[in-house]
Amino acid sequence: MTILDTLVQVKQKELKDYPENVEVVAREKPRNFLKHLNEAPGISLIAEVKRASPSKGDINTEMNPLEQAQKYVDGGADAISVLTESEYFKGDIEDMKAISKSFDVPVLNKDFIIDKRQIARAYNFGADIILLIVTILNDEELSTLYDYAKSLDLNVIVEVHNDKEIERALKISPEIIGINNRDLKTFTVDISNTENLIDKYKKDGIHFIAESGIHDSNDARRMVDKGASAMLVGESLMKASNIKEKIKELKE
Ligand code: IGP
Repeated sequence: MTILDTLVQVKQKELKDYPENVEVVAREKPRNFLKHLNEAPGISLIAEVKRASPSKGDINTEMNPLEQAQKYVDGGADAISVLTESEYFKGDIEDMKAISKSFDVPVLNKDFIIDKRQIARAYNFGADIILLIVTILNDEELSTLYDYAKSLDLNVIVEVHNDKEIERALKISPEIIGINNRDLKTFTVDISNTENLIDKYKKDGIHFIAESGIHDSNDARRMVDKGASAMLVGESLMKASNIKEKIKELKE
């Protein structure tokens, strides 16, 4: 069994405690990250709040999520991703709620979504963007969850890792595709994955986001050169001693 199977099981178990229906609450319209991607010059940065991960163990458990997010915003991050999975990533959806309330940038709820009710919950906690990981969903689930999120005006990052997944993703005509450089089944990280898949599948009307394993200006440059619209960076920002400098280095 891979870690991904385990994470899905954890979610299935959590979902047993959810009510049958999660009603959405009245809230402000989600901030539109897609619009930002369409309009912003240069590559955008999604900076991630990530305490720990199954592949790296503890990354930074000392920081205060709001202070961390403040540094991201001050440094010029275009969006903030908050890992909310609790068991392996030590995340907390309350962190996302607090961050969403405190800043103007779009907030991504990073979790393992397999059920509509998780999307309603993300919406209720102030998410503007959600992630759908293609490999843990079948075609029907992917399309139903995608449509539901869009009906709430959420932006959706459809995450893929290889040809097979991207071909499945393309069937729902997504506006934003996240290419994970980390294989969530083996934890192997290779940023040439983004380069190869963009080369092969680049087309007008789709924004590609390079995810994982981006550490320095050289990595970032490679993503820019291939035409990625944004990059999603966790670990190297969580570990940076000077976050402002790090963001500047990555966005230059
Ligand atoms: C960030 P990194 O290597 O910069 O810490 O990676 C982000 O891409 C990664 O956390 C991630 C992820 C995911 C985590 C991408 N897709 C899906 C959990 C689930």
